[in-house]
Amino acid sequence: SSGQSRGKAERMFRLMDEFLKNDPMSLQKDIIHHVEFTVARSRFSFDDFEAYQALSHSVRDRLIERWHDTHQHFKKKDPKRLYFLSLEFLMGRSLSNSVINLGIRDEYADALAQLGFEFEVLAEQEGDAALGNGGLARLSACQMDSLATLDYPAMGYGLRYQYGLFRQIIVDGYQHEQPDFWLNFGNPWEIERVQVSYSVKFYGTVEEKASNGVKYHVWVPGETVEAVAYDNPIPGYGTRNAINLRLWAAKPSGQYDLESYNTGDYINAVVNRQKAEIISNVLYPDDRSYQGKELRLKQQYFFVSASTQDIIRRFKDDHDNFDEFPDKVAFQINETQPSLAIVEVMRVLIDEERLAWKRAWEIVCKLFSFTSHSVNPEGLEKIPVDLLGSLLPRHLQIIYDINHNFMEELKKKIGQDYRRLDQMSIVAEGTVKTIRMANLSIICSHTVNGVSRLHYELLKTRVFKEFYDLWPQKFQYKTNGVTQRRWIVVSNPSLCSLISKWLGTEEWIRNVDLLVGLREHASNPVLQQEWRMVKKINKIRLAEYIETLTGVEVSLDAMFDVQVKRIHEYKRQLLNILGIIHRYYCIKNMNESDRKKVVPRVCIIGGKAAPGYEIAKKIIKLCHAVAEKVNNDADVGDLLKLIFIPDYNVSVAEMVIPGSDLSQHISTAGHEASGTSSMKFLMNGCLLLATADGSTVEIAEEVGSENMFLFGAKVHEVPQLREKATSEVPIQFVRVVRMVRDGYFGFKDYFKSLCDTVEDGKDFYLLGSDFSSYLEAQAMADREFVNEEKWTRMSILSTAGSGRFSSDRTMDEYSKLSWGIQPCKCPF
Ligand code: NBY
Repeated sequence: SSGQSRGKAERMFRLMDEFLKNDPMSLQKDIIHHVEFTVARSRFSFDDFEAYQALSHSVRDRLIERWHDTHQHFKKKDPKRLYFLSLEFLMGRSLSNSVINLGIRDEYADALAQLGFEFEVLAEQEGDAALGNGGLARLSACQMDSLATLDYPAMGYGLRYQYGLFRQIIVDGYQHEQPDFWLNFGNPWEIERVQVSYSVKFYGTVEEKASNGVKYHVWVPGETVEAVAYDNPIPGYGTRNAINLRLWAAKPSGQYDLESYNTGDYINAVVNRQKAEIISNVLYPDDRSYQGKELRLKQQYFFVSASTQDIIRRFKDDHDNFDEFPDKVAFQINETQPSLAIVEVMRVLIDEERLAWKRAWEIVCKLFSFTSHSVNPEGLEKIPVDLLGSLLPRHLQIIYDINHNFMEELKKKIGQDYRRLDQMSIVAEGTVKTIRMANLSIICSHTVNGVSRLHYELLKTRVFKEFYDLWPQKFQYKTNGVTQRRWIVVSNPSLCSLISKWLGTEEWIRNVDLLVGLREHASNPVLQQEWRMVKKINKIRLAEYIETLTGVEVSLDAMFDVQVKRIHEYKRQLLNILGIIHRYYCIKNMNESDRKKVVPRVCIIGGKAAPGYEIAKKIIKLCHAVAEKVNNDADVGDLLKLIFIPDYNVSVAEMVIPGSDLSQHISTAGHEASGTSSMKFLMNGCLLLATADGSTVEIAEEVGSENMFLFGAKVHEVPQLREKATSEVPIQFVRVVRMVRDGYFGFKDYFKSLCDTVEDGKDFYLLGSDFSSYLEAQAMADREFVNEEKWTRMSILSTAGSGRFSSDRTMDEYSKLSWGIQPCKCPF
């Protein structure tokens, strides 16, 4: 009979397929239907935003159809599944990406044209889903796209923040933060699943019980909050598969506790319960520093507990014991924030499923793969024991037990080496006793991944050296990648068509290695001409954006030189600005005939500073102060412009990256674990001006260092350079810092502490010692830029060499080497 009902279900699916037709006529009817019945506007009068809403709902229907089929297919095949846990996902907009991946973009564009709308205009109506900070969060989004496209049976889990990353506004050159009301106008890309919800417990006490002489623990919580699922379908490209990103929102628990209501204060009881929602209210805007905040820990456990319950429930639907659990389930821990999942699985297995500790531990050790994105040991997450013990009393006990067992085992191996034992312990003694989440993650995972080869070397030799010496086999790296679907097909349609034309196929959209085929045409004048045309189109789009935003008119003949990323001292936006001041100084001190030889530049900087990061905020202000002076100097004119692009986010990146000629990735060597924007610029044929750090080392191997502008100290030179009491700082550097110090750009007092960070002897990020080679690399870029033929060739070779940096390759490597999962393709 189950066969019968399956047959019936399949017939239903086919009917559904016939229902959702994709020819322009049917799409038109469908959009109008949604205008009338979903958006509830008159079909004779609706504006662009309402049209966007109707259009999105029409697309959503098609997504849901595939998403259901994929779900059914996975259920039927029961493959090993990957669960990707991340506290942050930077998805950006969904509309264009969805219709492209569904393969019906042109049909929709036609349908809309007949209704008098333009697809691009409606796509611009959508706000960004910015549920993350920076690189780590956007990486998760790219990886979801690849997992879906490659048909992997995967699912993402995260938090549905009511407010995503703050909006940056600039007032008088200073950054101000505004809340991101991204859900205020509805979100057609999610499906609320009120029936999928779990209780998550906090606080309380642990009681020891025994049954038949076997002891066990019962956690009596002090607070219970409900987690409700919101599902976000992620469509693959060129496949029917659409996977699920499940985000949890906090709601007051349905279980009412009599006591608070019996006191008679009904109103207060209701109001108090509503406070549960604050758990998923807002994303923490600090990327890379952890400050033992209770709400942050609550967020972590909330999402981990709901996800774990969901995963175990799904497994138990089809299995009656846990023997097969590691053969059916792989967990990926994105940085340490989801690492409580390890302890939670352990807790469920021993306390709720009542497995023996030893058996539970065996299982847990086979489940988890951990990826580190950090290079700075100081930045590693440490949770105060008091905080953890009060919020999650049972978890603290389990962590202590895991640590005890580990320490005993370690002593057997290394003896009484207390320094080493101390470094490797999960529990760190000190004035504030803390739990080291990275140690917990390494000890309990079968694989520890770096995000670039250089990062892996640093993990082995510095960050996690002791663990590498103990378990070398656990350590691997999977060089990061980005999805060419979003970063070429969606964001640079002209380049996309051009590539397909010259390769004679669109297959590179699924198999990006084919881009090497462009190499043989790199010097072809016809391709070169068309290539420059595409760049021009994208520069026009960017120039228009800059003008509407800042009122500054920029010359299309200038080199567009871009640095966009979170503002951090180690990323050295300050080096960039000081270089611009140097350029300005040189232009000012030139005679007329020399000025004619200057290669015009438009320098573009964008990025957000963490709200509490004072120095980063001063860098933003300095950028504006310098821009004010330079952009209004008649001596300079079009030779130099400095633009700060406010509120940098995914959709801004989609416009800025295709329109750049040169991009900067100039972190002090050894500080950027990978860096992924470099890969997006590379795909779009922008040349890289970069230090040998993170991903750029591997990029140079692929495109050839002669096609990049590399400069600066190498990783192994950095320690010596820092130790030198005084370094050989060039006069040009002293001069530009002095200009800022002396108030040449105003705000003398305000910039003092910023200048102090690069004073000789205190210049931790080595701006001074890298300055000469930075200027040389910049001068080299100027020389190459005027040679149009050569520059275009380098640009084509950049795109041609970008294949290795697709997240498709990264996801294949993870699947084979860490997760042990295989594709599971849903039939069309
Ligand atoms: O991850 C970034 C790296 O800086 C970048 O080099 C890399 O390309 C990217 C993807 O692998 N890291 C990042 O965005 N965030 C963190 O590393 C991080 C670390 C710790 C915490 C938060 C964010 N924390 O709360 O403890």
